[in-house]
Amino acid sequence: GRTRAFAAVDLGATSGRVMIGRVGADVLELEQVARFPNGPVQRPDGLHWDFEELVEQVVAGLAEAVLREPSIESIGIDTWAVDYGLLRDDALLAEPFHYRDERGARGVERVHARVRFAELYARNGLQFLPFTTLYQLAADDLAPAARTALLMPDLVAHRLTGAAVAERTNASTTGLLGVHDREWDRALAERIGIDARLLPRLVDPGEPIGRLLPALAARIGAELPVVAVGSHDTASAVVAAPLSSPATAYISCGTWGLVGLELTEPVLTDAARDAGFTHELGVDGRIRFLHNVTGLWLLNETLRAWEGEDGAPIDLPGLVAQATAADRPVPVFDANDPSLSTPGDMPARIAAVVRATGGEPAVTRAGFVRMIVESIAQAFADAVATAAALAGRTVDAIDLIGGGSLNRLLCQATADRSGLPVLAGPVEATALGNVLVQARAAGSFGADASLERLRELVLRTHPPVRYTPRE
Ligand code: LRH
Repeated sequence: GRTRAFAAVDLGATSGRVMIGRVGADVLELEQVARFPNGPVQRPDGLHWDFEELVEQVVAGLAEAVLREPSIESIGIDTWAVDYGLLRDDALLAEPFHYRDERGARGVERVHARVRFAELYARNGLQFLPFTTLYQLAADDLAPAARTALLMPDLVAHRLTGAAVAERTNASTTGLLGVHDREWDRALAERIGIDARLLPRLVDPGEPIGRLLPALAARIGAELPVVAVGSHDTASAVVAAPLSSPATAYISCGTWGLVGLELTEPVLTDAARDAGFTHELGVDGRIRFLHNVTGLWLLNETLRAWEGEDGAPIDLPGLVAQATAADRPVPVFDANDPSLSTPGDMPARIAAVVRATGGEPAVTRAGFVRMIVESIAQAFADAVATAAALAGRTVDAIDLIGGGSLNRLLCQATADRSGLPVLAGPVEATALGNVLVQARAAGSFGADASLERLRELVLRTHPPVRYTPRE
């Protein structure tokens, strides 16, 4: 069929982008129109997202996209999971909090005092993360004053269209969606003191959300519809993971490394619960059976600290090249150590974690980078092995997608430490998955094309780079 164009808004925890995606019989291309930094901002009451700035960047990016490609047919929006804004009379009550704010920890105590974690897991299938939406909402002083709670991508869609919905893949990260029936667990919400009326109507990827509000259509230059995609960025990324066989695991590596398997049935065992394996919903009702590993956050925060010391940007490719050449063994630390989850002072905190387990932190910056990358790779390898064991699957390859796929040291270390070939790329898997779901909804593939059909196009147009494990 002819090549058609869509706009993807993809907001990550470290950067956001607006892309034009073009899809045809043998075509799957992205053109980056805007890219802007994102990150936690410290306010007097804690860590937030600068939501107004993000919206401004999104609208400007969409206007530029329409200018460059007037045939764009729709807009899809994905962001990181779990965070939300509270609305009353269609307006935000406060700037959304960042999931790394410490407020979640208060919510954990409140929630677990009412519902034990084992029961939560049986109901929502989620690994324990202190920032899961239900803990944040339980600690949110403004919740009683709100009418509606919208997750970040839905909040952006609401700004653009006025429609208030909850896209289901991301709703599955709130802890308030039933793992079996995939509907809001209103009884659970009420038991932990969350007003279930805050939870909006659920929509699935591919469904229309609404049309641009007139003032925005005028600014953007087209009256476009916003279509639901896998609005959880990881759900969109997994759509564009080639997964050429059921024996392929994936690692979606950006700020986080999401490591696991795509399943059709949940694995709600005690072992899966104790190993921290989650059941997030994918597009087409697939299950993302995965574990959160701290990803490039450790590296990005370390670089940010060094840039602060030097007052100058760090040459990361240069450092990685030196780190690759260094053959001195480095200690491996637990990348998921909870002391590394908040911003600031990362090199010192990593050094403390290394020392606490009897290691000697690397002294050079190249050595330090090597230590971080090897530690992330070890956590990746461990999580792949655990996923396979828990799901009773043989795994013979790993698709490593997202920004981390450009880090050759990380890809090779993951291959070496897992003993499995790593197939790296696409780097922009999330935006590709976003565009593919819009294209399918528009009829580019035939309305009932399976994910395998979409992935086959990804594999043909974005052949991965292969890293073979070394002894
Ligand atoms: C990755 C991600 C991940 C969540 C985290 C909050 O961007 O969406 O899947 O666990 O952010």
